[in-house]
Amino acid sequence: MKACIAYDRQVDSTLVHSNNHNPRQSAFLIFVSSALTPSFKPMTIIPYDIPPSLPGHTWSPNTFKTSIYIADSFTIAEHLDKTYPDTPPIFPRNAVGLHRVFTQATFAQNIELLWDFILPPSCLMLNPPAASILSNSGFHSEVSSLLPTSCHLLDEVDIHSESSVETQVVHYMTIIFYDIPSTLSGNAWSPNTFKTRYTLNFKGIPYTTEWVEYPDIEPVCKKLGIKPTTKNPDGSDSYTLPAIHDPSTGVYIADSILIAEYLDKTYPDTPTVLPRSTLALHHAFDEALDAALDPLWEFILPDTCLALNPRSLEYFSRTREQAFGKSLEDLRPKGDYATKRWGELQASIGKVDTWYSKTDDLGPFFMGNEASWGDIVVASYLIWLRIVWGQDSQQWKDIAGWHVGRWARLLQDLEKYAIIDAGAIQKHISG
Ligand SMILES: N[C@@H](CCC(=O)N[C@@H](CS)C(=O)NCC(=O)O)C(=O)O
Repeated sequence: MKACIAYDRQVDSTLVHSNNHNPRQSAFLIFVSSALTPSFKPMTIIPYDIPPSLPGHTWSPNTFKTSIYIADSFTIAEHLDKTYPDTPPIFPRNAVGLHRVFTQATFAQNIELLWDFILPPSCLMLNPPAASILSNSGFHSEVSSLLPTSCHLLDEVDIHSESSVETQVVHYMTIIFYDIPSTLSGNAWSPNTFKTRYTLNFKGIPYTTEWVEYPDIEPVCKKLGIKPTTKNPDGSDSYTLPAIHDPSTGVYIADSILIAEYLDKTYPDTPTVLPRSTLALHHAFDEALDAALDPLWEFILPDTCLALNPRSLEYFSRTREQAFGKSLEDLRPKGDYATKRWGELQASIGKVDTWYSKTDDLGPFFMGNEASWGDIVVASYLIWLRIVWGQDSQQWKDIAGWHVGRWARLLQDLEKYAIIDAGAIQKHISG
């Protein structure tokens, strides 16, 4: 049986920073804990951790994931999966990209607040050299001063309330899909509502589109009993599209990912968009993608606004100007700044490209040969850009050429699911 040695990053820094290794300090660097040894891997693992002053107590979150002689807990887990294929996988192979997104982007961001609470007590548990390194680590100079006096860590958000509909076999009746129109050919443009259009088409569920101008979204939702999806900065309810009404079950529901969950549950014999085991990862993916697209908004929002019908145009420019603190025309990047920001956009879309490249060997989609929610979301943003800027625009040509043509290819692969419900194009409703 081989023995593998796991070095924790903090141990490295302790070794580097500690000039004076007395035997006690060296001994505590070799800290063996059976609790850390994943018993299902056929090896003895000796994790090196910074020993806490409390005997037998382990505190480092990264060490829990650490197994063997490669830096970076994620890479180590990938390595173990590859090297010991007969053991239970940490990453089911075609979800490795989603796990990367989850670990690097969403999870890290969402526990940001936690550091202020956990670092001070962690420091108190450590032996002096390690405590001083943690205390002086780059991101917090005075760890002990950070402990908040009151704890309001997490606001519980009940995002699943509408999706807790029991699985049942239902006969198809035409679903009503609420979308926002534009002056462009085909009407459809919105990235969020495209997520639902792709979902409905992918599942082959019959639907008809009803078009709602921006200022009518809230009154229409209230009238139909569709719940708000989020809060405005002033704390008031925010109503958004897409929404659907399913006459087969009587359900009215908004928010694209909750709609996809609902449709997967209610119509289990149609292709699955959100495989149950990837639900948490896909929710995380949505957030990570939004963050990755940050440089995009200032380029696309001014042009999107110009494509709206007059009432929506007025609403959109007013509300977005409030949100950004400047007019949409002032938001639009210009001159050297535009060139710099366009480069930044390419780099941040490049991050999404690296997520995809994790499973390129399995097929063109995040989960191999079958498209799923992650692909639908990425395609929905891409199609928005192609529609608003136009297939022949310089902007779209640039993007289509980035990352070895990945983005143009993805849209092409999903083109048959982007079809707009032609029968309903003229049907507009208002509050
Ligand atoms: N998380 C939501 C976001 C939906 C969303 O933001 N929709 C925009 C249109 S693209 C909207 O309806 N905004 C309403 C407003 O700005 O008042 C989803 O995925 O459905």
